[in-house]
Amino acid sequence: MTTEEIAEYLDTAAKNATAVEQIETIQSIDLKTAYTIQHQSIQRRIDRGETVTGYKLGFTSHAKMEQMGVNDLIWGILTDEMRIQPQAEVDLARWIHPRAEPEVAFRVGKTIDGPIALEDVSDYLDKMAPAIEVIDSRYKDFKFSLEDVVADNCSSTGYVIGKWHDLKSEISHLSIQLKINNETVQKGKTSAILNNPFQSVVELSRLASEAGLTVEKGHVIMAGAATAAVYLEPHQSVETILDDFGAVKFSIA
Ligand code: OOG
Ligand code: MG
Repeated sequence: MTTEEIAEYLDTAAKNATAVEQIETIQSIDLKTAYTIQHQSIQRRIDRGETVTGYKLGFTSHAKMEQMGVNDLIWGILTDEMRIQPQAEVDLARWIHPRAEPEVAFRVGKTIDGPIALEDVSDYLDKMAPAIEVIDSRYKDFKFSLEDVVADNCSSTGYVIGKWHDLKSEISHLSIQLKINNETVQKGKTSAILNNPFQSVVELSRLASEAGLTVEKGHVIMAGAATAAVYLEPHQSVETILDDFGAVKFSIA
C-alpha cells in the first residue's frame, strides 16, 4: 500500500470504530514513513473540516512504555473533533476499545516555531490544567509496534481538559491520579513524565520543528500519561485529580 492508502485505512478504521490488522503484518514501514502516514491521516481530517487544536506526547513515562511494550517517545496531533467537554456523557460506541489515562495539559501562550530549552518553556505557556486522555488504538487487541502506533496518530481519539490554572515554576512533584467511579485506579507523580512535564514541551518543540510544524498560540499540549491507561466500560465516571490543581471529569453512558 502507498502511504496515502495506509492513511485512509487507519482513518476509516477510526471513523467506523472497527479494529484492523497492524501495518507491520502487511508491510514494513520505517519511523519516518510512519509520521508521513500520521500527517496524511490528519490531512484527511482537515479536509473534512476538522481543525488542529494541539499536540500530544506519548510514552514519556516508564509506566506507559512498560504497559505497551514500546520504548521511545512519540508525538501525535489533536483536532477539535477529539475534544470532549468536562462533565459530558459519551457513548462507548464511538470507539473500539478505549482506555483513559490521567494527564497534564498546557496551553500555549506564545507560538513555538523552533526548538526551545527547558528554562524557556514557561515563556511559551500561559496555563496548565488537569486532563484526561482517551486513547483507542485502531489495531486489533490494542497491539502495535512503534511504527504502527505512530502511523495511527499515537492512538489519539479524545481529550478532556479541566479548569486552566496559572503555571507554577516547579511542577515535577505533583501527585496525579485516575479515578473510576470515585475509586483510585492509577496513582503517580508528575516526575514520572520525563522527570518534569515541561520537558515534554521541549521535546515537542524539537520534533514539531523537525517536521516543519508550528505549535501555535492557543494550542493544547498533552504532556503524556504518568501512569498506565485503564480500559473504559459503560456507566463509569472517569476523573483525573492533579494535586491542588483540582479535578476534571466525564462519564460513559
Ligand atoms: C499510545 C499513546 C501513548 C501516552 O500518554 O503515553 C500516550 C498508546 O498507548 O496507545 O498517549
Ligand atoms: Mg496520553
